[in-house]
Amino acid sequence: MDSIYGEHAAQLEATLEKLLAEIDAIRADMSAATGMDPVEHTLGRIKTEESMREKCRRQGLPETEASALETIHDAIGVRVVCAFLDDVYEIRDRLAALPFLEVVEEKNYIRHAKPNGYRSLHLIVRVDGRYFAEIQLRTISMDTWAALEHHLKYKKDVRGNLNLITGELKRCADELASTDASMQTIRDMIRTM
Ligand code: 0O2
Repeated sequence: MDSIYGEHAAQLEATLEKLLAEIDAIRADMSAATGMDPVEHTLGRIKTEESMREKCRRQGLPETEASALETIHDAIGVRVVCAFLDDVYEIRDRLAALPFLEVVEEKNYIRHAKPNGYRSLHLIVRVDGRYFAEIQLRTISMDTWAALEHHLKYKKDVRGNLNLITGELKRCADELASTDASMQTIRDMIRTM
């Protein structure tokens, strides 16, 4: 079977590398300015063939290059995990200011958390006027929660009261959000001393 990405696989990889390099540059610049690395880690991936085809089917789209590259916007995915909330927004602003990048959509699941407690700032961007990418920016706490929730979601043999587990997960997400806010306040206090 031909790749759903057609002849674009290499270009998608190159675009991903360009984005990661730019994020590294932003990170180095912010580190030099403040003496503190704002990023805990970054991840980048091209959505696998199987996962892209599955997403097309789920959305009722034909399994074509146009669906994968134009209708669906996360063939390229980048995750930036930051130490502090402020860093999430500063990196967002710096990315938005890049001349080769256009922010097509912003989904702020930090200000408006998903009902299950999921928090993250998602940017749908278009790079070089050509390829779309989804950039997820979040704090370490948000990332830890999302990893755990993802793990539980795909665990097929969950025993116990699902409603209780869902409620507890939501409570943890809210507590972590409150901790993030406190950590940011502590950082601001240290900086103004
Ligand atoms: P992967 O493998 O992480 O890339 P859709 O993309 O159709 O699922 P939508 O509304 O277009 O939905 O995108 P949304 O919900 O803004 O963001 C989708 C991605 O955000 C997901 O990618 C996850 O990475 C992450 N995400 C969104 N909601 C949750 C959540 O409740 N829990 C966790 N752990 N992650 C979430 P995919 O598609 O799952 O695949």
